[in-house]
Amino acid sequence: EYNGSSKASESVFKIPPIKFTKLFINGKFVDSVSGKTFEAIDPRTGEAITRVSEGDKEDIDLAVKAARQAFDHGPWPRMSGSERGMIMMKFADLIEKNVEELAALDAINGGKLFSHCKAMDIPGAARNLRYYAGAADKIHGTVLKLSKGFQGYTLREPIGVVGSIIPWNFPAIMFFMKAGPALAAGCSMVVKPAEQTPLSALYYAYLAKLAGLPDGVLNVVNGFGETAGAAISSHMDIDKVTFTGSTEVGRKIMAAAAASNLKPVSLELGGKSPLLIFEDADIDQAVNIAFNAIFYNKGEICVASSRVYVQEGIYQTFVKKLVEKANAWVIGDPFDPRVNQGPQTDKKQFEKILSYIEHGKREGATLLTGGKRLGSKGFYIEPAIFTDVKEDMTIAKEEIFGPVMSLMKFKTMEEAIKRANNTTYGLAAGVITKNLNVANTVSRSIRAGIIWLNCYTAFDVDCPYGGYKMSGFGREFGLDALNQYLQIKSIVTPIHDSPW
Ligand code: TXE
Repeated sequence: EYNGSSKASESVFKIPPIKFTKLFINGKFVDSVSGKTFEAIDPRTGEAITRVSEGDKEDIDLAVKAARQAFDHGPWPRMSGSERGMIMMKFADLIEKNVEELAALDAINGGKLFSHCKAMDIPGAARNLRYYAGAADKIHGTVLKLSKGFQGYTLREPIGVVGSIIPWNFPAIMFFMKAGPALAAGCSMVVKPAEQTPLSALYYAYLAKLAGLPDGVLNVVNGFGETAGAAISSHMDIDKVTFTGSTEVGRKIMAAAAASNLKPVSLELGGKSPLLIFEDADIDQAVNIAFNAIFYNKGEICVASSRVYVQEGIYQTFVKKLVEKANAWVIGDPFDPRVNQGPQTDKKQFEKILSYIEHGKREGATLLTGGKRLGSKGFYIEPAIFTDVKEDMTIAKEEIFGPVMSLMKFKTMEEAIKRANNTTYGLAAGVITKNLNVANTVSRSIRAGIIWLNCYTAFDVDCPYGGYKMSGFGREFGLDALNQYLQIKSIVTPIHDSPW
């Protein structure tokens, strides 16, 4: 039985009025061609906050036209890297100046903790911009000596017009993990935010203009996946698509890119990340790490460690402490500073998670605690912990994307590695041990893009991140991410009378 805190009281935070609700194309806020709008929902209540313009194919066409013009003839890709960097730095400053309002938008629209958005997501977005701003004037090619009679060099050129299709779980980070490197490279962009969280991206577009970003470089078109999203992936005039979202939609985007102009894509997709806890671990530290690794951001995080493998010697103690922690976890209004977990982002996710929990019970796993809807309003779910989970159960195989942990027991390191790799995904993994040999062997044996040793979800803009297997391909963050937005051109010329 879950006996954690009931919902904390309603928030007293005064939510600022919503300023931007139209599409942002060619430096202006405009209505959609159809004039249609859709609701932005507050997941605390399920009610509408406001209506925003709904873009479709025609609006994407207009945005691509503006981005094309800005790339083919505008100043952005032609100015020096340091000039681009300066504008990006100003953009970052403006984001920090407006941190409260931006954090409030993601909290009210995405159910994310206001305090986290204010301390991490929004400052993280600014940091991301500054990191790539600093890289904008350090984009180098190489000198090629080549065989006798020829020499050459490589140039790294911006890839062109980038289509960016992003999800709703980290609206700020997702926007800038793509916009940071793309803008630094000199690209122009058409961004389609997720339909669940359309508000904050419009604010970024406005701040970008204030910072001096030329018109047409950054366009934001809200709308739905099958319409506005699909128009991006199949567009003949978009040079690259970057996507974060479900594996199912990732496949569609790749197919549409192949069927249209063969634009390159980078995909950051789902996960079913394992966390391996060995007997020599400090149990309290391990409980903390394991707990936050899945329940942070209400489990709506692609690297969530939804499979937790605990070595048998500490299993009983670990489970007891974990349940104690779950019972002290406070669920409620994301603006209340005492709250640890807000509502799931939307009704669809909320229902998906509850149905996985039912499925887990039916398949024979034991629901130790949580797993029920909390209250009768909004999309709140108690953190759920399952034991007696078998490798072939649905809850151990499929991405739930919610506050649901599956606990499993293991005996040996070899067994743990094998079971950790028994997944079609490969986004992240965690290892908790004091034994250096175990840490090294396990981290090199798991097929995933990032391995956290004695920590979890420790992200940094300087640390590349991306998937193995069906978690996608391409890397975000770090200088490696810049390459996703650059082309390499080789220039070769004869050289006469060389002594070598
Ligand atoms: O994802 P979608 P949804 C996973 C997670 C979640 C599930 C479904 O398991 O429960 O996906 O979430 C756009 N062409 N992740 O339905 O549909 C869509 O408008 C082009 C993991 O929200 O993949 C949105 O902007 N675009 C994940 C974006 O794709 C399309 C984060 C993501 O939505 C499209 C989110 C189409 N045909 C969900 N259909 C992560 N890796 O972090 C939809 N979109």
